Amino acid sequence: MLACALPVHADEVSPAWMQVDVGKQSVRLLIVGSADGTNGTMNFNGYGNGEMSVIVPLGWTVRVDFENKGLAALPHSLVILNPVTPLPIEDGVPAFPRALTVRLVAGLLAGETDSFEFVANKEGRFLFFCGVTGHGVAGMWDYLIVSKEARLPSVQVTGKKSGAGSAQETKSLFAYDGHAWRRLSEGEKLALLSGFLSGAALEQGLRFPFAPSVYKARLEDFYHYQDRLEIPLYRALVLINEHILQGVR
Ligand SMILES: [Cu+2]
Repeated sequence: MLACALPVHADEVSPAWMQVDVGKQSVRLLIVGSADGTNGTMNFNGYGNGEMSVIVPLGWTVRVDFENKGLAALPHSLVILNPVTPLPIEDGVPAFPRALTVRLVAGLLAGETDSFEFVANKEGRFLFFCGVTGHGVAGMWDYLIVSKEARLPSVQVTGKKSGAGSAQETKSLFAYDGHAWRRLSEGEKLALLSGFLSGAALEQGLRFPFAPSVYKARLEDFYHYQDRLEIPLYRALVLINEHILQGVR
């Protein structure tokens, strides 16, 4: 039976980045962090927010070769995670032993690679998840499905990619630090925060309950100090938010 309802891209049914060895019951996945500009470069092989599902038969060996292409000069990492709510802001406990790359929170820099291997010995839905602060909750995750029914590994993708034209760079909030923040106009700052806060609100469990203007005022205070300018904007927002929430309690 074919799942015709899903807009599966022909080039992803058996993609070049998946190598199957039926005899050894093993599959090798090349997973590239920030492969293109999708989701503000927060993607694996061009997919984020669960748009990609890699299906693997139960009991097969999965080897993952991870590479950070490093678009937008952001670090990235990869861990196979149990789908938890809320998603962790950073880090993450691997669902299978050693199913994670080195420097999970700090991330691998542009061009860096790391590999890991595990046996998919339990059924279920897991996540490919980036452990760098803020990336996973921003949508840098996809599905790994371990299935008793599957006879061969496969990939399903959803979403609305339009070929080569889809690789436009959306400069997300994650590309900013204090220096970049200070170069923005008042209007740009509010627009950036509004866009992020309305998106973050959609994420399960992520609580940024105040108005963009509140966060903007706090960020101005935060980045008033020279020694904080290197701190990424997302990190600053999380710290500020925790601070406000504690005050409210
Ligand atoms: Cu990342």
